[in-house]
Amino acid sequence: MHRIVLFSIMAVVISLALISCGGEATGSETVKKASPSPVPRAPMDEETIDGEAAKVDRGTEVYVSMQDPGGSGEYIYDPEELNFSVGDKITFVVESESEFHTFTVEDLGIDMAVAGGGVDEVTYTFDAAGTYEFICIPHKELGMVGKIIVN
Ligand SMILES: [Cu+2]
Repeated sequence: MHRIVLFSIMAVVISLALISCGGEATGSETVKKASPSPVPRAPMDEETIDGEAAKVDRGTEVYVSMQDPGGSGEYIYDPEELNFSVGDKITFVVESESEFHTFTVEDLGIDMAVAGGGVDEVTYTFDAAGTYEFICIPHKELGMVGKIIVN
């Protein structure tokens, strides 16, 4: 009689042990694969400085020389005055002679830094009449300024 009871208890214990071991939920794979979120692309705004748009349509190219004592002799822009009309799309090609200069037009959000001997460019479409001063930040006090007049 005791053996039967003992056997029954052992059977229960063994079956419980099996359930607890084998019953461990493996669970379904719930790891979601992150769907590739589309990278928002900035709209191509032709009214702003946009390198991509500039490659497509550069408009009219205007060369500006940023001169200095190591080159032509003075800290000046050549030309110092530029005249455009409303609607003109201009690519400023700006070249530094021998020093670091900037072509900075605060009112237009243009700020280009060009190392000596370097050249850079920016395309801008003028949509408003006005006079816009451009300055070389390090040489403004030395007279390295100019203006853009848009009629
Ligand atoms: Cu300068």
